[in-house]
Amino acid sequence: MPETQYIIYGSEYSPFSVKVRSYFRYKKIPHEWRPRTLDRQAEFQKYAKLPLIPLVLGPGEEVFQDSTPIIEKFERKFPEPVLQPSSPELSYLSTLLEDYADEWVNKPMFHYRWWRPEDSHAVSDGLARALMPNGDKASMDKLAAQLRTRMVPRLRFVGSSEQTKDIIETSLANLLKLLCAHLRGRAFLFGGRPALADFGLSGQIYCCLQQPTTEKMIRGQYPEITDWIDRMLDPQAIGGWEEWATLAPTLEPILKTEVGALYLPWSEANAKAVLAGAEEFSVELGGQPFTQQTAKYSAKALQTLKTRLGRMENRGVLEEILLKTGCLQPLVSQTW
Ligand SMILES: N[C@@H](CCC(=O)N[C@@H](CS)C(=O)NCC(=O)O)C(=O)O
Repeated sequence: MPETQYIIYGSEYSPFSVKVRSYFRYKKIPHEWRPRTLDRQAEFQKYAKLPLIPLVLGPGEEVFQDSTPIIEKFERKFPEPVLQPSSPELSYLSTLLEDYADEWVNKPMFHYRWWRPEDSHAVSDGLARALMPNGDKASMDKLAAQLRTRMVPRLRFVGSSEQTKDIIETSLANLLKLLCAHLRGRAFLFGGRPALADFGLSGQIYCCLQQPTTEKMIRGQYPEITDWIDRMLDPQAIGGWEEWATLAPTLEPILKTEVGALYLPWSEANAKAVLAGAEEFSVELGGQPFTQQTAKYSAKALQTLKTRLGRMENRGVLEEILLKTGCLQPLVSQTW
């Protein structure tokens, strides 16, 4: 193993792990992808500060966890090829879309994974095989059943319930339709090279391809999306960044329908509830109630977006885009 090699403990079934792996591949950071299997559990636990993947282990046994901070840290050491559009406005939108992917698109990904028996069986079988690559059928079936018993009740952690099911499913359907239109004739979200947003969003949608219901939706209707997912598995820059003027016709609808109408109002209500010390919160999204337990991590993500916007000089053009897409208010709100 080269001296400077990193190890990524991850899983094909972890959208955040797939995101970090694509990033390492794009940056040509020497690494080994090490699937977290059951027989490596002790090895993983020795390093894990959080019981979460991805975990990146450095050559000197430094441990990195949490996909967004991992990418931020590695950006300092591996600045090329650049990860964000040169325009400050587009760079901000890319970060906003990455947060939307991590904090919101993860909901439909997770919801479709465990909601319907057809999906939960397919995913738990695949997960069991990934965890026990040499296991016999009986052991794998037993593990798959245990995974379903453990994961189905966790749907409520991401807010998936009878009450919210329609909002979550409609959101993914809208995203796929709009994303497909945006990717028609375009290699990546911001032009001819991948940006941070591509890594976040493609990780979540890659995992949607493992679930029969969402796989059918994507493969049946949106070849542009599967082509993009294929590109994102080992991304290569093939051109430059586009300008807002050419991106706007198809990127604006994603920002408006998804980020401005769902993700940010949800995130703002969550952040208020976290601040108030509440365990649960409810918010109206598109006229329908959405109730879930508070998520501290998402509140932190929103605060980071707000701070970054507040510190930006000459943010007039960005504010106009955010205003037009219904994203501005939660990002400048001072009321909590
Ligand atoms: N915010 C974290 C989230 C990581 C995360 O949620 N990882 C999931 C898999 S995608 C996990 O490890 N769940 C517990 C498990 O698989 O045991 C990140 O961006 O890395």
